[in-house]
Amino acid sequence: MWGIVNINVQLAGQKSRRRGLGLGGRQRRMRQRSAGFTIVELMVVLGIFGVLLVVGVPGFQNTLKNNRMASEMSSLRSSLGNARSEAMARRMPVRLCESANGTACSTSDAWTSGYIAYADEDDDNVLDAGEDVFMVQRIDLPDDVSLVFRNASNAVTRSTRFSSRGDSLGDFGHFVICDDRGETQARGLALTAAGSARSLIDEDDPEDDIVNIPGGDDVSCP
Ligand SMILES: [Ca+2]
Ligand SMILES: [Ca+2]
Repeated sequence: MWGIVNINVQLAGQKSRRRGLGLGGRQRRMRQRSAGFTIVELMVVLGIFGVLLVVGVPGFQNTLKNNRMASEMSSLRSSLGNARSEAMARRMPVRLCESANGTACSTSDAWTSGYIAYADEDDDNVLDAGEDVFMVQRIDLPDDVSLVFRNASNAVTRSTRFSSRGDSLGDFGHFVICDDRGETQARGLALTAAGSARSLIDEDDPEDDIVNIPGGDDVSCP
């Protein structure tokens, strides 16, 4: 009797160990199957990543470029306001001119390098020795960005002036900033005869998504 019981216990133990070994094998196989990607899964992931790259990168670059132009226009608008305030506070003409080196007015395209503002005490449109340069704005824009100031006759101009009353009579005009995307993304500021600055907007009806200069024409980029 005891011998039969022992044999049954041993058989039961062997079956139990076999069941245990069987479960362990299935778990190992499941672990092996879930341990990595199949080629198809990898290709799907790479495909999704590629689509995100194609769609996302240009959009991100556009956002960066838009922010850069908006930032420059905001800074310029603030500088024009400060120059005007200085002219009225000092009760003398102030000139704001493009400057490549931050110490002298330039005679060639340099708005993208920066500009300075000085109290033009003798009102001769020349930065003379002893005249105070109270504002230096350095700009470092890429080569494919242009910043141009044109007067009321649409001629390229190197500087503007605020009288002691704060107006820009005879020296008003508009600034336009462009990048490699051209006119559709250009931005600008109009400096009025009264000496205030406002953003250029698209004034056409229907709109053509290109901002207009004072007088009605669309902006043009170099
Ligand atoms: Ca002077
Ligand atoms: Ca327009």
